[in-house]
Amino acid sequence: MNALITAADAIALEERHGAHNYHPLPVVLTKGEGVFVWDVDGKRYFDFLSAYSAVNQGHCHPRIVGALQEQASRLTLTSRAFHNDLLGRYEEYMTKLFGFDKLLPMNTGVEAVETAVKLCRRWAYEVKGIPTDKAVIVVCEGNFHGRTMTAVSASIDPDSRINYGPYLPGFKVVPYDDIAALETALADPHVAGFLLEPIQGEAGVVVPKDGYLSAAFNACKKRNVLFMADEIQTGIARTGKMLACDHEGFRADILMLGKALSGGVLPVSAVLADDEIMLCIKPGEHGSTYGGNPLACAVAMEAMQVIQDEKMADNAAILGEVLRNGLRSINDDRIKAVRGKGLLNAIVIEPRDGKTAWDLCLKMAENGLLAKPTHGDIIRFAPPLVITENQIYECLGIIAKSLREF
Ligand code: IF1
Repeated sequence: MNALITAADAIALEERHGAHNYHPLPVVLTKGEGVFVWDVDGKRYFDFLSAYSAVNQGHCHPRIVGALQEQASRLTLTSRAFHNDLLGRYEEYMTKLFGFDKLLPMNTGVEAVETAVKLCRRWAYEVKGIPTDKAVIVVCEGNFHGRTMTAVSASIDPDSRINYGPYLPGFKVVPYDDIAALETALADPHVAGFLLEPIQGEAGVVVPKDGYLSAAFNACKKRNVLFMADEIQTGIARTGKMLACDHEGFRADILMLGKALSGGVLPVSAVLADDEIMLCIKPGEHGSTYGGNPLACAVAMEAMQVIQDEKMADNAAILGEVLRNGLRSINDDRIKAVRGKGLLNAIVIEPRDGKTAWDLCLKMAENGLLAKPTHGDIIRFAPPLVITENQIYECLGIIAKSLREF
């Protein structure tokens, strides 16, 4: 591998010159292709994190990189001060694909969440008629919607929240996967929206009971409350359907997309809603320098087309079952739980003899598979959706071997 730097030097430079806002595994990557990544020493790994579901299409998908290269040599950014020849086509493509009137283009996932919160509040005052500054948005325990002040104001996770106050008011927290608690909260006439992840990713791939999502949606409809689906991690085929909400056959009022919307090539996010909601924001009342840039439009259209052409949702549904069945058949009593939907999965590893999920991740890295723990004892297994059945079996072998060895 003709890397330009040694692993030790790369890590030392980050330590010296970079903020210490992450604790990465001691792996320095230099190349990615499909389900594989390579480190600077030429070692190949299966990527079982997929950049937190941003590379569903696999690393450096040739069609997506091709779209990037072609557009990059043509026009990358106009700002929204002017029109460009791709934004309208992209908006038409996406609104037809997901069945909404309109799309508001942003960049990072959390900007889509911020936009959704602003849309919900505008709708609250200008359509539902909630008294100004009184709108409440219901959120769930264990939520993760990003790292901005709005997102952490909705969070109850100490690491995300402590010493970042004062917080944005107007959030009410309810237990996840609890319809009774939600219905109680929705009785408040000032509630304007219910913001949730259809499967809680950061909390450790928490899958709600079958029927929870549609029951929650119906509870919101009864109270004229907007159902706001954060599908930034669960969307775009990851859970075995184009959207996680598709498993229960309803369409959210506000849909947030990010991550794999661009196939991991550049930050692209989007909010989709119908006119009654979306037109509450008028010209000059919201935006972003890069929002809707032609490069993002070209990349996102190709990234979404690849998902459909290569039937990645079906592959995720089929191979997710293979992966979970294989994990459940590993005879190791330290595996306390196996859960997930499609290719968004996680195992819970009981610490023993001082060995934790982190140590297992180090051992799996040694054996050629990259994954990272969340909340100490949970390991997420989310490979790119282009993985094959044979590769799933090969990875199950690596996981079982690593469990034996760690
Ligand atoms: C990190 C977590 C995952 C998300 C959902 C919005 C966003 C995210 C459901 C914001 C982002 C990322 C953030 C990244 C690691 C990763 C993550 F562990 F942090 F929570 F996936 F679970 N909604 N999740 O999962 O999107 O602004 O980042 O584009 O901050 O370390 P973003």
